[in-house]
Amino acid sequence: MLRRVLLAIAAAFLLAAPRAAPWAAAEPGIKVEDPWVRITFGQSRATAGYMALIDRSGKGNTLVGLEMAGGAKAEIHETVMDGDIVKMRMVKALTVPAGGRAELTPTGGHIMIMGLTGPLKMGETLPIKLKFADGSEMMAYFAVRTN
Ligand SMILES: [Cu+2]
Repeated sequence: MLRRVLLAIAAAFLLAAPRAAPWAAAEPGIKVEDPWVRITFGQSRATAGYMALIDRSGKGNTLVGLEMAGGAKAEIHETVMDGDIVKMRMVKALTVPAGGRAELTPTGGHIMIMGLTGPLKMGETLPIKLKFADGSEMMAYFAVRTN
């Protein structure tokens, strides 16, 4: 719904100023496949999100930032083995190779989501803005589910 309203506002702006929209970030040329986040449990206000990014521009791109509304925070994390212990650490960028894909899956990396203002329930949608190295941006809508 919000997306539709924003599109309507954007369309109104384009009609009013047909020449140029210098403030509008370029399209990243990336398709987001199956974005989802795990429901939160109990009082937890953190969870993990997953998705695949597919390059359709033929040039590739690099995800360098994640932005959420309401003061919540999202980071790209990878999981690494430290002896027998699984640890996670933040990574600054996720590269989508030209014509290829990059995946964040439950057995690999994830989007770490922290500081949620409330629980995430089954069937809800969590929007996260994806920011790329070339300055382009796009919204991804993460379905809230269990797995
Ligand atoms: Cu993490």
